[in-house]
Amino acid sequence: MDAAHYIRRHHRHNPGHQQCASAVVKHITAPVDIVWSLVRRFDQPQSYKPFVSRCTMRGGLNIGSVREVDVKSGLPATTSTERLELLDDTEHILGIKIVGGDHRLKNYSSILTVHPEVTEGRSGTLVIESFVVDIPNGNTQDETCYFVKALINCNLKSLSDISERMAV
Ligand code: A9S
Repeated sequence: MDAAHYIRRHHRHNPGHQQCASAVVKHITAPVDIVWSLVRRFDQPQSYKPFVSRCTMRGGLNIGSVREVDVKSGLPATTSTERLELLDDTEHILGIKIVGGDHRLKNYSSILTVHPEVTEGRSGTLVIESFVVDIPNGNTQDETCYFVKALINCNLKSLSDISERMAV
């Protein structure tokens, strides 16, 4: 199946008034188990997210758990409080909501899914990350979408580099 099929199935956000929603697709030449092993660690986003300096869990690692993410200097934020909404190890779906922090992404929620695929006869992974977020006052929908997609692209590029190194 192709990305459009998975997006229809798992990545349906109904953006409200003054919200924007979109999705980023990334093809990684590493097996889905390696990619998922990094994605599924809600308690360790720093394992692949380049902007995260530290993550502290409040309570155990289960649905509803909250993490305090400290981000590196130079970004338009220092902390983000995020809740685990969905972690499905069978369908490979991770859902999170940002519930706090000193940044401007209000009502941000994202879904990340990984799917096995074969590229040039090698076992690879199709990663899809979608989001919905409020458009901050003073910004346009395009600016907001551009900003978030740029950050997600950085995260997925890093996920790709690390997964492909692990797959060697
Ligand atoms: O971390 C993610 O999965 C996605 C995003 C968009 C995170 C963005 C961010 O952590 C910054 C990188 C600090 C940028 C938050 C929550 C707000 C920002 O402004």
